[in-house]
Amino acid sequence: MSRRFAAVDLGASSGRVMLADLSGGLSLTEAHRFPNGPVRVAGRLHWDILGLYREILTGLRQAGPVSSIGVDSWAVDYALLDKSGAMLGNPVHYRDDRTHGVAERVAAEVGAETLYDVSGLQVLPFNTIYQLLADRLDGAATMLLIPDLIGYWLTGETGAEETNASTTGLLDVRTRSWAAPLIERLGLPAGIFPPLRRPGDELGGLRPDVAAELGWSAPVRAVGSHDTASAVAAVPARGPAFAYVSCGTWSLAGVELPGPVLTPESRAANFTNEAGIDGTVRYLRNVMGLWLLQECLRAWPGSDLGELLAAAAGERPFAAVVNPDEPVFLPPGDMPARIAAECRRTGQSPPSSPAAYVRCVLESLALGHRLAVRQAMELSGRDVEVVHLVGGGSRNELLCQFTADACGLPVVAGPAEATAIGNVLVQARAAGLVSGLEELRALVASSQPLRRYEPSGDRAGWDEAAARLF
Ligand code: LFR
Repeated sequence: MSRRFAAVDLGASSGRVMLADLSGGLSLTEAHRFPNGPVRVAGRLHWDILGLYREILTGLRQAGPVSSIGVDSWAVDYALLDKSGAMLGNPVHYRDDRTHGVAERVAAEVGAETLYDVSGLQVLPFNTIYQLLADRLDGAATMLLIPDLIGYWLTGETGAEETNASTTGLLDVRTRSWAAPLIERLGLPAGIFPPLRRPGDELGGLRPDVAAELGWSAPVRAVGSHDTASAVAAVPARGPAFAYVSCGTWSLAGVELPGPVLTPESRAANFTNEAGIDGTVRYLRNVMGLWLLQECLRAWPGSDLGELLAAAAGERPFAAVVNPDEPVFLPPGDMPARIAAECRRTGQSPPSSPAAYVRCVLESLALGHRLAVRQAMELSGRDVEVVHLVGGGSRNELLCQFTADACGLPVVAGPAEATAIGNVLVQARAAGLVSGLEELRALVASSQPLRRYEPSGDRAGWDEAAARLF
């Protein structure tokens, strides 16, 4: 059997097909990378799902024959299929505003306590539960989350992988089965929720037409299909005393636990209990993430990120900071203008240059990481000695150092491709090449370049800046 595995990993700003070879250690190469982003059509924000599928096929062709394929992506979004299996409409982007006010309505009807007690999920306006209630479901026979949709197009098999299903708001956090009473109470059609599958389960082989197009065939395997689940699986931690920040378009900051925390304090802090690999719980909160920086760069065509980061390092510390999680930052649009307005609203002078904006964004994000990590420790009682910062954000040295300084804890940065690594290692494990989560993490630690940042700098400055925000 070959020891090559393909990870299809779709992020909100780019997608990639990565090829891993486990013949000796773990080596990872990029077979294909492609941009991803929202497409506004007739006032609605969509994903270009067919374009993404085409790029996935291109990537798999370039990867060549493998032992198996795994697919992960961002969470919560889905396609509806009719009873013939055809897609009804184009999947809508979670940053679309059609769910405006839905979460509040559901909380008033069902009770926020009940919702949290059933699903353990943080309230984000775009959770699948709210999207489904905002959509027209007539004619819908099946709801497939994005990785499950890609898996269906590749194999013809439908199902719902549990780590991603846990972000719908409709999965029972205790039993990890669909929350039938809640689904019924909301008047959602129970039949659209397909059977659940676990990371490592085989979906099936490639459809003959797909295999013919690629010139080879391989089984598709469920992985931690929620990208964050795959990323957390690949955190190169030794022992349980760690927090993580999975940093890309979003920063997902928290700890890994053996079971959920469903206390009133946890709900009030809007912490989520998402399903991890091997029955673990990803106890975390969403921090707005590099989206703030990406949207600033979009507003400054022609700017160079490397130059801006170098200049930001020389800007005055704590000149202005914002709470990165203000809902006003969620939709696409002019980010510098929104940051400036937020600074004014909180009595601070807005940044006066792109480099000053970048400094403001990175310090604000580090403060967001600090609050989430500290609250995760406090609410769960978990001891934390080190923060693992994984994902694309781990390449951003200034952000890594700021996170160490703000948290007052060492940060171990990397791997940048944690998500793809978690994806392939779960496949390799199903093939018998790796055993438990611990061995899997040790393999990441021994094979991937990591950098360590000690907390340094101005403790009092970070405390003062945090006090300005939260
Ligand atoms: C990260 C992520 C987060 C989820 C957000 C929206 O890519 O999957 O975990 O909250 O995207 O789906």
